[in-house]
Amino acid sequence: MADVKLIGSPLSPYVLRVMIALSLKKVEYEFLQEKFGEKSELLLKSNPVYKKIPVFIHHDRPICESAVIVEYIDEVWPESGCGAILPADAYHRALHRFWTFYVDDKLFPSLVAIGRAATAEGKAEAVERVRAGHLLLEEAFVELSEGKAFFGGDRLAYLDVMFGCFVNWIKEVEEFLSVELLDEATTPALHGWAERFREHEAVKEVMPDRGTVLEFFKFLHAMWAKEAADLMADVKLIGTPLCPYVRRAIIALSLKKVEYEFLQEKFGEKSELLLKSNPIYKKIPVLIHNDRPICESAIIVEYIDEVWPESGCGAILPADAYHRALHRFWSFYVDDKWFPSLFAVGKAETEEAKAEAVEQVRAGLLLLEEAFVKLSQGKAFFGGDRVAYLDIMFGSFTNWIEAVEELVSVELLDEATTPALHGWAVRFREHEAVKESMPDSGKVLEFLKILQAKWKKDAAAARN
Ligand SMILES: N[C@@H](CCC(=O)N[C@@H](CS)C(=O)NCC(=O)O)C(=O)O
Repeated sequence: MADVKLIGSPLSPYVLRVMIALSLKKVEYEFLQEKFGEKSELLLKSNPVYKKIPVFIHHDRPICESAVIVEYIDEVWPESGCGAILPADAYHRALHRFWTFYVDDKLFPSLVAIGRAATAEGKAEAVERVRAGHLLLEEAFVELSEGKAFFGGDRLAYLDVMFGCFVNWIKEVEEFLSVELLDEATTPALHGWAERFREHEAVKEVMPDRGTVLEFFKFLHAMWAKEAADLMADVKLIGTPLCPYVRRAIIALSLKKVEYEFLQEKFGEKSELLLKSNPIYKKIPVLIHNDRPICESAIIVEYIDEVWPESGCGAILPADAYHRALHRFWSFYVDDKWFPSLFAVGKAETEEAKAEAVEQVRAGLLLLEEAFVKLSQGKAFFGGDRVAYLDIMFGSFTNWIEAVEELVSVELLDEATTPALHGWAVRFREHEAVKESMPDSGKVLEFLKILQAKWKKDAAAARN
């Protein structure tokens, strides 16, 4: 049996799947232990694509990915030990594979997210996701087990192995982080199954004891906490509070509850740090994360969303790709067409030029009213129930709209013509991530008056 080797560590739930499958089949093998945080030559050579354990080596040929390996073992040793791991019925096989995919794709990442959560809110959200997943699996268990002990009925089958490898992890997360995930009251069938699974002789033989898993989990938890602290450690934002582009970064950081240092630029001056950090445009905002500058507000907001995906209120970009495209499209429109026309209202030197710019702003608001109705689907924000990308990108101008309205005594965002957008603007400014720091329109108006005086002076100088 020297020709059967398994590269891994027994603490990895994915490796455990293979160990349980081999134990069920009573196949002997050589265990090639990987050290945590290191990758052996053999591993890198055997799994050059993912460089991950487990790798199963049979007659010198490597097989990667735990789901693929378990199916391989079942096919190569169909009659050995306890017999087939995959159910005999094709529909049941499909269900076992589907729920395995769900466990890997959704459930386990949520379990890890509990351990990684930097805030109590993030943790509570991840706990809810795991509990919801367990409810789905409870239903799947009732359907598949048909009143018997396991997902496979009387015997351990594919989904038992693929989900069961996590039961010790679930227990450790529950105890170590004081949360209830798989409780008897809510998920009685699954709770009973987990106990029976752990007691099954093929499992007991290979499953690391809970103390070892707990030690490892504590170690991982400390490592995640350090990673989270490193991520938070060094965040700086160069800007001024009145700049609407800077406002976008402020709102995104506030939504994600990321702490940062605000490096205030003086109006009309550019600091050394700004010139060094944004040598191309020399504009604010610049976000500096671990000494690396990120420029352009749209790019900064996406960066924040990607680096802190689970923090605070969760995702800023919508989950749906088409909605993401629409949010990005309308943000581009706001920057490219709409805001320049709002500025043109303040800059206009003649009544005619002012009327023309006002018309452009209103036409743009009508388009954005339509976009709002389509994207919000009757809810409060462009992002539906929550503030999302376009809310931030367009919302950062809401106090500017009001200030320009006052500056030139026109109505731009009025309730009669654009009722949905008017309501949204009020709600947006009342949102807790926005309200606490958004300057009121009075401050923007004062600033606009200074700008207007400067524009007049520049225009007069240009005429002479
Ligand atoms: N497209 C840029 C626009 C940034 C921008 O225009 N910032 C203004 C302040 S509100 C600025 O830095 N102006 C100084 C300058 O133009 O030199 C972004 O979205 O970040």
